[in-house]
Amino acid sequence: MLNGLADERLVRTVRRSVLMALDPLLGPVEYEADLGYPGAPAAADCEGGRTPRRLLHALSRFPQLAEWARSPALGEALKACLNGPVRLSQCHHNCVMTKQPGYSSATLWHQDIRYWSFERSELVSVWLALGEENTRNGALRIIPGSHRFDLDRGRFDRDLFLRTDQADNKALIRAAKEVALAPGDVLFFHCRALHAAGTNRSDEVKLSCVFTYHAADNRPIPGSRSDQYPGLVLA
Ligand SMILES: O=C(O)CCC(=O)C(=O)O
Repeated sequence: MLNGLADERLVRTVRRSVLMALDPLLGPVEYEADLGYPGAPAAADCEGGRTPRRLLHALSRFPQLAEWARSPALGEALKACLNGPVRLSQCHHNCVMTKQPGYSSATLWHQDIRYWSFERSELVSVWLALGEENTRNGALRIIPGSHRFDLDRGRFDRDLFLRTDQADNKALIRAAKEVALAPGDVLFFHCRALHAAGTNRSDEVKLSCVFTYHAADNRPIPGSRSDQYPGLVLA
């Protein structure tokens, strides 16, 4: 985790643009109801069914954020994690998470790599807090060292969430740590790291920007969703 990797001015500017994109709501958006996670409204026409969960294509719609996501400061940190030149994926995350009070859902234990297709399972997600993230508003929880675990398919459910009915998995979950963040803090995590998050029980929206990076020589599998748009070079 790097404290204050995004400065106050950037956080303020991006936060303002994001709030404007929420009211009136500007697409493209993923709704809580689309995901059907625990606590989400059952369908778009139910109460709260139009609650946005993510503002998609963040790189194309928030220019200051895109500049930060490709900045030399971030690039240097990522180069050290990925051992060489990196690319910013437009195909995964590339969003602002907008966890709303009232209708937000919980995210169960999972690895981000579950639906991604690259030559190697070596990608890093960068999570930038645009406000406080804590227990009350659904901060991330991570199982330390879990990116190195070799877990059988049977440990996961149909949708590739970690099964909570298994004693071995329960023991892993007991070791989880919450990641409390302040505005401008940035969390880097491996695409195999097991993580989860609760619902937002505060009375304010929680805003977090998330981007995914891979080494330049770790290419997406041709024709897969990971290959839909080219990876971007950093400044
Ligand atoms: O609910 C959250 O804030 C976590 C989201 C998450 O882990 C993901 O989209 O991969």
